[in-house]
Amino acid sequence: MAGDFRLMGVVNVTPDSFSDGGRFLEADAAIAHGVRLADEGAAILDVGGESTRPGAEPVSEAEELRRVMPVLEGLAAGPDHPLLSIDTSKLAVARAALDAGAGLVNDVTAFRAEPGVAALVGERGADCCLMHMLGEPRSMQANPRYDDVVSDVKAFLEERLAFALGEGVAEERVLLDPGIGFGKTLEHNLELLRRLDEIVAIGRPVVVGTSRKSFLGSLTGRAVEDRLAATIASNVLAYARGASVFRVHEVAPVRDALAVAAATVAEPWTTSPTATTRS
Ligand code: HH2
Repeated sequence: MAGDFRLMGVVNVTPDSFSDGGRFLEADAAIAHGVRLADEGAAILDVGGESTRPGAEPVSEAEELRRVMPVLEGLAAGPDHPLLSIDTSKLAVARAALDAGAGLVNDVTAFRAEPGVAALVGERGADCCLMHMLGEPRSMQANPRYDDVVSDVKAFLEERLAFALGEGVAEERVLLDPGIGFGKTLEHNLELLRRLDEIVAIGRPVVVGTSRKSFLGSLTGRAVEDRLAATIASNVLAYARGASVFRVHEVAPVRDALAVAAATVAEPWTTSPTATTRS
């Protein structure tokens, strides 16, 4: 059932991210951007130093640290800063980020790239986001195939959740993400959004990242900078199907849209079989 929601604002410290590459490469610009997103209502700021767009080249550990650390330190120094998330798959980057005040590790490989990240998250009592991706960014959009995309993604997330718990991560610390656009065709993305309730049924909060992604461009014919309306529509629909964390580049407009969606659909409806009418 739809309920509370949190906005995760994207702070990309990269030269090559698909929608904002190069805009926040300087630490000061990235910090200012994060502060603005927090002011607009982001409960989480997701700081990333490596693009995962289709075809992206990997970044070295040293370079990733150089990009993200001053930004995390700057954001952590602010009063009442939101939960800081590090978007990384590297153990050394995750450790340094947690040391600097991050409280969430957003790993698009769900602890497959460096499995030691799981034990680190467990030891530190941090939150984590485990995302589904088929293949790796360099090649993931080359003819992705599934038996049934929703069942396959669900089985993957259940397996990665079990792995994380086995490494000492507390269940209440885990968020799950179907990985919109990561090794998926337009139809795969739509099917995942349509049947998102099946992923929600795993029982952990579900994160969705549709913001400005290319499937929205395919549907609307819009360039990457003109996909806000499409982003809002996809987030509202994901909310209605039970997603609770929304990873977006533009926080304020999505927050407004979700506030209206929440007021309209969330309460007092319930999916409980014993209370199917309005109270
Ligand atoms: N999408 C991107 C990056 N990280 N993390 C999660 N959990 N879910 C997502 O959907 C997700 C993610 C891609 O978006 P962006 O960061 O804007 O682009 P790039 O990877 O090119 O930096």
